[in-house]
Amino acid sequence: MRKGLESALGMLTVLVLATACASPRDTQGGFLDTRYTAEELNLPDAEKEDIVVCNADPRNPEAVYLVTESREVYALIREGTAWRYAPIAGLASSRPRLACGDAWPGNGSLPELYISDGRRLVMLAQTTAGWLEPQVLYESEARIPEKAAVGDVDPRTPGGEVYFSADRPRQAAWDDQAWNAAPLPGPPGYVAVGDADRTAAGAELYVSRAGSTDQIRYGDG
Ligand SMILES: [Ca+2]
Ligand SMILES: [Ca+2]
Ligand SMILES: [Ca+2]
Repeated sequence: MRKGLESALGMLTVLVLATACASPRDTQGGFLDTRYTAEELNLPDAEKEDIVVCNADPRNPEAVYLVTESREVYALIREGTAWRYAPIAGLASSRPRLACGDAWPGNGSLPELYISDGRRLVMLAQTTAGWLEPQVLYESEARIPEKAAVGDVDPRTPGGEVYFSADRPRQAAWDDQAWNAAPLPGPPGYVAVGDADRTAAGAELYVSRAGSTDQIRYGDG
């Protein structure tokens, strides 16, 4: 009975949204909101877990990448007046989080997607041959609960590294042959990388949790 009611309500919602057809819905302070339904994007209507805009695919620069509750990663690509979606990968674990940046020289300076996927840190990278199979950079005993951050905090490697929290903050760096996930000092938390402190050369890693925030940088500064 309840199922029938839900599907009837679902159909009604689809009809109402279809008539609205991705028209601008709202404005606020000069910003314009255009809302697209899953149907309009032709996207499976699974719950979305995370979203990032990334230049990971040279054929589709600055596409939107979504990961759903069913652990599928999609690229949303604007083509003319329409949106197209392309499935990129299926992942194994739950509560995935997406980050974007260039930490792997195997595809040159093109950025990659880095996904915190349960207890794994996974890279999705595009090469001239297309999307590689998901590469597991690190498998953890502890959960990797939040999204990774990419930036050049470590001057020992050319270009960026991937930072994430598991049992503790960790750095995943490509050493020309393999990924190394080295532990960093301090407790785990949300991570962000950037040059927020001009008194220290280059970018720093920030790790934040209830009660405190750590700044982590390479060397004694
Ligand atoms: Ca790269
Ligand atoms: Ca570096
Ligand atoms: Ca700095």
